[in-house]
Amino acid sequence: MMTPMRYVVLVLSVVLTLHFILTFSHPAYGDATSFSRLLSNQQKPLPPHGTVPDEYYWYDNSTSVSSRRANATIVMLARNSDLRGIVKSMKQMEDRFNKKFRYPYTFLNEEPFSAKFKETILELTDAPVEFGLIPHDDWYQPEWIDEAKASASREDMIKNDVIYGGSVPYRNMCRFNSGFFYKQELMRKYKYYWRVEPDVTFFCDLDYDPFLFMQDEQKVYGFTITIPEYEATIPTLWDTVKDFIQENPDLIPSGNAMDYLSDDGGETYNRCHFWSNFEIGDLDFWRGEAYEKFFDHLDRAGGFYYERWGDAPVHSIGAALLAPKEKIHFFHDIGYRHEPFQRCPQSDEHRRGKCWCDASENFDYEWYSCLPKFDRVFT
Ligand SMILES: Nc1nc2c(ncn2[C@@H]2O[C@H](COP(=O)(O)OP(=O)(O)OP(=O)(O)O)[C@@H](O)[C@H]2O)c(=O)[nH]1
Ligand SMILES: [Mg+2]
Repeated sequence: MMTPMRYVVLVLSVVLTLHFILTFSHPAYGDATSFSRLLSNQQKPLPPHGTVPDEYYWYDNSTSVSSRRANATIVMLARNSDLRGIVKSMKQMEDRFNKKFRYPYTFLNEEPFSAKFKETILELTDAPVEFGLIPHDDWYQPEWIDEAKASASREDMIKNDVIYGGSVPYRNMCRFNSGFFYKQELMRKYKYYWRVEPDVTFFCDLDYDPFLFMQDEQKVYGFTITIPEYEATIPTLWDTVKDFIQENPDLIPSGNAMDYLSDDGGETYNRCHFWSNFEIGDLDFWRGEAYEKFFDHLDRAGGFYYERWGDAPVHSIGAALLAPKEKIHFFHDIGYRHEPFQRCPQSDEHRRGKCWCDASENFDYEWYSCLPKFDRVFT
């Protein structure tokens, strides 16, 4: 019988013998397990792997920056934790469009962006990038909101499974996008913006400048997808809008897009809205007297917190009510997806944009789409 001690010595000798055989027969093993390597715990520098000489690179400066440009920015509201989704959206923005146009990016957040967030973003583009901190009062729930009433409504929405119904940050975001993003210090110098969200997909090349199109055609608002809003998030929104219309008839132009919003001449709201995760718009329209009064009227009613008014219906009602209908543009040549819906350009536009979406996977005239209600305004 072997004593336990003899057993241990035998196993150790086998292990050591194997180690020495492998050290001499496999240099890589010897290198990886050498004492100096284990002690220093440092990575060996990588071999050069035949680097491609600089003269092979072709930096395509010839396609950059047309001399005629709009005063515009691509704007993204984001948290530090949104970085992965932002990178996905921004890389596509660059590849499909902005590599050629180099419009500046503006990032906004109610907390300071982390060093990692900024470094990652700056690697993705040659365009200028600015990172802004949203002032406290532009973001958080105002003091004059009755918190007991607001929290009772949140509890109710949680019980009824209303999406984001229990979230205060989501409400802050909706109110900020409705009435504050265009007033931010970094945004003041711009006239046009393109709003981009994390985790969206752009399917096609965009070989023209949509900002110049907006400018030349005097458009104020551009969209890609239009759908109805959840009823439970806006029970009193339309009554509040009707009060505004009654108090401010002079701010409502004739020939607006009311027939997109209402099936009965303004009596009730059909809940159609432009899906605001994609927007190309004129900041001066939001900053103008009519929309400012409109937003203040809605804000004072408290529905951003007592209900869960979204920035999509608020922007959409604002644009459809306060602008002549010709100033709203459907970007039917942009292929776009934000979960769970996508639209895909058709026939010639599909070819022209070299789109990679399946043209049959297109939300435009699905039963849930509000595009027919937008179309009917122009027929
Ligand atoms: N800084 C900041 N940004 C936010 C916050 N909540 C949402 N956002 C941003 O606001 C935009 C809209 O938020 P989302 O969470 O995408 O809302 P949504 O599109 O209605 O819902 P999803 O289906 O989750 O995409 C995105 O650009 C987010 O990154 C927040 O608390 N802080
Ligand atoms: Mg989103």
